[in-house]
Amino acid sequence: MKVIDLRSDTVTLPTDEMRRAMYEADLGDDVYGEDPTINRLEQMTSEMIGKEAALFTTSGTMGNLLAILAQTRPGEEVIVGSEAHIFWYEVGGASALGGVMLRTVPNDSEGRMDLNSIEQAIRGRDIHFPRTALLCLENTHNRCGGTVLTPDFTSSVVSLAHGHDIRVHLDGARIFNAAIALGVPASDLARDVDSVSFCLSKGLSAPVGSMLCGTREFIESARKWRKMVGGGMRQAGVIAAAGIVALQTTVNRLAEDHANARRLARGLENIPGLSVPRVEVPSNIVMFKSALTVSGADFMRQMATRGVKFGYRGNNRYRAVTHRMVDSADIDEALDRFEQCTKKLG
Ligand code: TLP
Repeated sequence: MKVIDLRSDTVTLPTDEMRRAMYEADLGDDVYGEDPTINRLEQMTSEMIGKEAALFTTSGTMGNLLAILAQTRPGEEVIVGSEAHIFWYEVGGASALGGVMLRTVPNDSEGRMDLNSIEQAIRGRDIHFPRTALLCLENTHNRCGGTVLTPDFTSSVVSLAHGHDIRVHLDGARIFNAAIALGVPASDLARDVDSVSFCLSKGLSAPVGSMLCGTREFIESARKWRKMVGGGMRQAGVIAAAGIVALQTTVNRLAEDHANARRLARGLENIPGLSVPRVEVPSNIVMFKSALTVSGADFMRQMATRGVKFGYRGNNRYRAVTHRMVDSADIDEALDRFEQCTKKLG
């Protein structure tokens, strides 16, 4: 029985072409700036994203952390969406290592924040207040179900923030999913922000790594912070080689993942006991609910024994993510297994 793993697009394994490129990569010591493969990936990334410079990081979590460390000082405040990955899933690193406070503004169902609410959250010049130094957006938005922020929305948030001398970081872990969903280049989505991070190891299928982009000065500072948190890697070109292949070969195919996500959503919606709040899935993340008599944990266990894995969000809500290792036949097979299971559980 094939296990259909929909827990995350992070489970994708490198392609054969990536493994070959890793084997053949030209290497050097990246802490000395001498790894040609890393240098090539950073150069290629800055061109694709439309920023002066880029930095390879171990993970999306590290990319976001460095963006905060390089653009704030301890005691300052960072505005994030109430559903932001930085707020929920990054172990409080911004506070623990950066000494900043995270101030949340509600995310709407599209992953946006209301401009008036942002304005109200920005600190004034009162002696008692911390300074608001940074605002973070997320595109696509993970907890909001892979929703996509348009360049116009991003632009309006950035002009508001810049008007108050606040920088803007974009957690673009899945920025290429957003670009494919909107049919625009990723550089359009990053145009106005000061810094942007994205992951090579999600839908793009590289085994390890994320990129952080911005001005040369910002990247120089982030590079120093990366060294401090232990992210100065040596012959890192061995993994960057896979990242280069990822950017060259896997971006356009994300459209398939989006089509499969919609196929999954439509199928789940038709299964008694399950429901999908947003059947028109914007990218590759499907949120669904169950009204079964069993607990969420039991439902997941039953499905795991049938070889279908997905994530639990509490309160009978679940997340399934499509990716390169799951094709449309696998989606149909997963739907069959869901149907058999829900029939049995009632
Ligand atoms: N997200 C993971 C888990 O939520 C941990 C996933 O499976 O979706 N920003 C966003 C929007 C993300 O979704 C993630 C990973 C990250 C940052 C962090 O990336 P990594 O896992 O490379 O540290």
